[in-house]
Amino acid sequence: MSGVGPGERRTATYCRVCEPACGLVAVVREGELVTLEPDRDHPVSGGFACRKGLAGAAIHSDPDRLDHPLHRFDGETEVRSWDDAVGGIATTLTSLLEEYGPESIGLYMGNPASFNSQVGIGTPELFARLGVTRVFNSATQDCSNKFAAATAMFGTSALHPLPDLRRTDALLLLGSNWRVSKGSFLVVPNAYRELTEAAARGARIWFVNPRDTETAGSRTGETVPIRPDTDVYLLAALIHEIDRTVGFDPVAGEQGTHLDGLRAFVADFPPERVAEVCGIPAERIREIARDFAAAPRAAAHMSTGVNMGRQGMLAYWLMTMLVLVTGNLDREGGNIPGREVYPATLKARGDLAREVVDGEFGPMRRGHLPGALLADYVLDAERPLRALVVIAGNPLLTIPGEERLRKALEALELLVVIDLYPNATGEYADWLLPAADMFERADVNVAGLGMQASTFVQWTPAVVPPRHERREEWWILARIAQEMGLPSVLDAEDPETARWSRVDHMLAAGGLTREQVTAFPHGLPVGDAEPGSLFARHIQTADGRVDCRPAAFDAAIARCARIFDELAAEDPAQLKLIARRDAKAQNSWYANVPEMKRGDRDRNPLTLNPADAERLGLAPGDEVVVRSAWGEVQTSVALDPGLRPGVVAMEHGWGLQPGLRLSRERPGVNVNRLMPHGPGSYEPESNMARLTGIPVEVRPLRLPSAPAMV
Ligand SMILES: Nc1nc2c(c(=O)[nH]1)N[C@H]1C(S)=C(S)[C@@H](COP(=O)(O)OP(=O)(O)OC[C@H]3O[C@@H](n4cnc5c(=O)[nH]c(N)nc54)[C@H](O)[C@@H]3O)O[C@H]1N2
Ligand SMILES: Nc1nc2c(c(=O)[nH]1)N[C@H]1C(S)=C(S)[C@@H](COP(=O)(O)OP(=O)(O)OC[C@H]3O[C@@H](n4cnc5c(=O)[nH]c(N)nc54)[C@H](O)[C@@H]3O)O[C@H]1N2
Ligand code: SF4
Ligand SMILES: [Mo]
Repeated sequence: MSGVGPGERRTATYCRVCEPACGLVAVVREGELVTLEPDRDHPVSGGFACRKGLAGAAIHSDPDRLDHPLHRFDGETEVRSWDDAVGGIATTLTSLLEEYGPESIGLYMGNPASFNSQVGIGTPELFARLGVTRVFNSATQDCSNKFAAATAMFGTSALHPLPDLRRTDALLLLGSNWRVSKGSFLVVPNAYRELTEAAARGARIWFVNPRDTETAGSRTGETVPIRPDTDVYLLAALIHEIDRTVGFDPVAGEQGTHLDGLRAFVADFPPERVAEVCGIPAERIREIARDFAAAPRAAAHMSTGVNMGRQGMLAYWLMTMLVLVTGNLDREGGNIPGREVYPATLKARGDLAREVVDGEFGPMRRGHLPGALLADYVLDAERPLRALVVIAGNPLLTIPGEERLRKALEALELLVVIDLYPNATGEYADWLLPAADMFERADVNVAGLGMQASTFVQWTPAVVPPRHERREEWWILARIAQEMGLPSVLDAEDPETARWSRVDHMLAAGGLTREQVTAFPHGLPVGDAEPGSLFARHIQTADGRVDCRPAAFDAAIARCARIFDELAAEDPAQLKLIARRDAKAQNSWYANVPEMKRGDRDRNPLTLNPADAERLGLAPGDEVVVRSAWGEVQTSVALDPGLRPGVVAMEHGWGLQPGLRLSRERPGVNVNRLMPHGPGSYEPESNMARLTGIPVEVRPLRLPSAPAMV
């Protein structure tokens, strides 16, 4: 792009922090990235960017960033050369392989790796070649329930029909707070504005959420305050009520098979029966069912608040069924597939029934292992993990069970952490390797393909060269591969072409070349989500229809009945802890951004409804101990009248990261100390962790000198 002032240039790029991939303009002065602005010329985000994205410049120049490879041994930390680092890692991996085989080596890929098109080139080259199968990633703390459900219903893990926000008349949104998070599995920049526009057109919007969030309100729609971890029963009751009153839309019989199985399942959960467990009056459930079914066009979407419950897979199934039985699947204003560039739905074909296997720690889905078992694979496995490579992740803080994870990380013979920062996990690393950040690498936004409401492809150059000795992940992995004598992109005749081969292949599948994409520096618009394409192009079941009651769900359905009885028998006063995000954070990695840690963001308090606080004799600022069956944390109290009584909330991503100055000053506590982990703690068909709706006990902290509680 053109220069502006002397020594100044402006380069179009895009954000790689969360799913919308908003267009940014990087202002570079005297070769330094000085600031970021929203890109007004972007064909899709059109001048929208949030504070997290714009704070990227602060992350780029953060003095606490990792700038050189670090080696830790005997409690000492030393700066080493890249040759030493990759050589040392290769030597240890080789000897572990020889002595213990590939099962001794594991990989954890964190969330930011999904926004990096180049990670995918070095990773398979190294790990698949070594025969490494113990691969973990952040999806089992995020959304793996959706992959399992989609595989069972549609025969592919990559088909996730998007709510057609611009044309719908009714929208049921469960477990998502778009104004803060900007959404997931639905890629629209400024999703909140889309909601206000839909509401202004007259669309009815329900937010099913134990908390009255920033997204709900008079400009969008009403909150349906549900008890945590009970969405599956609400959805079953809605379908049952529709079946009983207006009946299923005739198109459902054409689109789906096994509708009788679906009917039989939901018949157990009429509104009257689920009302108490869900905490929603039966009359309200009937009303929502009636209005959803009567809307000319209706859509639904659910996100992490439901994914992180115990039954995210079944909930996603039933949400999809609600759309299908009302004739809204693949129809304008309903749920429709995003426009793909790469044929992801075809490539991600699968059969859930064959993918659930007996693992060493119980049933699980083949593929990415449950994060909730990471510590067990190190500490308890017959053939334990002895080395772990972590790329763009911070499992110590983001996976349930901090205490066990500390022991596990400690026990490893080799821990390699490739990151922007010396993060909390990196405290245990033998090798801590400095990664280039998103402004230091060329990239293509391959992550969102198929989940964007308006699909675009964007190529960005590296805005500035990597500072100091930061390197891109593909290069680091390719160097390790070289040192181990494995094939490596760096040995290709033309490494630059070779390292883009995967991206070029993906683009070619959509009839595009990188040159064509590069010609559109603000992004190349490809097209909008398309009604009519789901059955025509995307579904991958053998008969081309949706399986409305997959046999692979048998065990989950039996659990569903058991969990219902358990919830019905529970003390109604039992406090439940839910997940919560803040606009000034991004999981665990904005912990050192000054703008995000101002004012009251000195810790992550336990938020309570004022009535609960009063009942427990707690006032804002009081210190409390929060205890679950899995662990405890100490924090302070804050009030949130938006919380449903009986529900408490805490933000994740906090907890001491000793390498980060602001984290040392304002560490907060890791809520994952309270979360279930180990065998039996995750959804076995999807490997999804349980991170919301956790029964907790809250009591005031008594200092040792104070009289004991009676
Ligand atoms: N209790 C609870 N736990 C949760 C959640 C919750 O709601 N409640 N949310 C879950 C969710 S949705 C997710 S996605 C996971 C996330 O879990 P993780 O992916 O494990 O963690 P993040 O905090 O996203 O950390 C990412 C790390 O990547 C680094 N990083 C950023 N960009 C780059 C890059 O370009 N290259 C490299 N090499 N490193 C980079 C950051 O510095 C940071 O250390 O956490 C989950 N954990
Ligand atoms: N500012 C910010 N933005 C982010 C992130 C961040 O950490 N901070 N993380 C990014 C990542 S990795 C992801 S995956 C996305 C996630 O994006 P979303 O899935 O939209 O996540 P949240 O905004 O946390 O919304 C989850 C909602 O679920 C509600 N909830 C909790 N338990 C339950 C329940 O049992 N039932 C129902 N119905 N609701 C429940 C919570 O009150 C909360 O409002 O956000 C991304 N964007
Ligand atoms: S919404 Fe996400 S992608 Fe867009 S600017 Fe914010 S952090 Fe970046
Ligand atoms: Mo996530």
